[in-house]
Amino acid sequence: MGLSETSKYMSLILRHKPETIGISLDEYGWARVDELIVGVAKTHELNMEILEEIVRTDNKQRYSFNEDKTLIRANQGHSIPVDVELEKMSPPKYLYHGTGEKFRESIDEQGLIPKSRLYVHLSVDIETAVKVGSRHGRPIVYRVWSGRMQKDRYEFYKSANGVWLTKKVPTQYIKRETFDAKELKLIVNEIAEILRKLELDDDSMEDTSRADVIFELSKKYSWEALQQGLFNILLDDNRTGDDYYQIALVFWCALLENETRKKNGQTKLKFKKKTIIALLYYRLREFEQAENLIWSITCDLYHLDYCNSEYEPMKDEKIILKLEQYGIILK
Ligand code: HQG
Repeated sequence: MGLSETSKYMSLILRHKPETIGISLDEYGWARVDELIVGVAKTHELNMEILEEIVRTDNKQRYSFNEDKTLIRANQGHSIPVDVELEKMSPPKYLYHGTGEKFRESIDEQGLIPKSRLYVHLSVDIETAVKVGSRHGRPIVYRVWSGRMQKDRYEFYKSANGVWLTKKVPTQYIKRETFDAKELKLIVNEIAEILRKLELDDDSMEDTSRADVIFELSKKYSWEALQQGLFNILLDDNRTGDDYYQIALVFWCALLENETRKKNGQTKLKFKKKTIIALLYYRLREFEQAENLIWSITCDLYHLDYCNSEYEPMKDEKIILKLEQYGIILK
């Protein structure tokens, strides 16, 4: 039996079920080292030397000794209510939470809750979150607006092994994040599906509702993921003209709404102007009726006068370069 297996067994004892080997933890989560060794050694090879090695080499630094090594405890991850004297700390602006796809609906509805543990576990990078999420099937990753949460008086703790902990994360602070091509594809399809439900020529539809679609989606997905999703639809040759046109419309409406929000001091989205124009131009250049639309969007993006400026977007070298970055060479 390897060390990691013994370590896993120890995590069961020190976080969840000390009674399995007939020991108990004090209010700070400490167990007596001599008791732990005797109890664990009944089923796993363990002595002081091995225990020290486990504490030193555990891949997630799960355990700590007290100073004279007579006591040991898990740094975090408990389901039994102990006070491991976590350090309250200011979190970075964003943290990440990895979970399984199967929990998505429930999380989108309720936010992140600790379930059987005392805290929701968060990591500083996407890679770790993907790993944690993979323990629950197909992983998905949420970005957590920890900086904003802290401003709103939520408390954060950092455990001795670098995991960030907080009691719960309500939905307004989480957004789906992309982390690989497969995940992006799923997001692209979800976005395309939502856009397809909008009527293209519905005159009764207010422009603000089209903008709302974008602002609503931006609550669910990180803005980078959403923008990338929309770009991917434009880059996909197999979508319909209506799909491309719809994106042009939603971008335009969202852009205008964004200007209004900026003036009102509300949260605004950060558009990649040149990429949007370049991709829309590329996609819609064969649709005559789209010419005015693209020009309107260009004018609004760059604060140009619609009537008195010249329609020459392709003379903009930067736009050509943008397309080249996506592997598109205009003939
Ligand atoms: C999910 C490992 C439905 C949550 C890792 C998670 C970590 C919801 C699962 C540490 C939900 C609980 C913790 C909601 C949250 N509806 N599901 N509203 N809110 N969930 O194992 O974060 O190897 O208790 O997303 O590295 O996966 O043990 O938590 O998927 O740091 O040291 O409910 O465990 O470290 O699962 O993992 P867990 P976790 P160790």
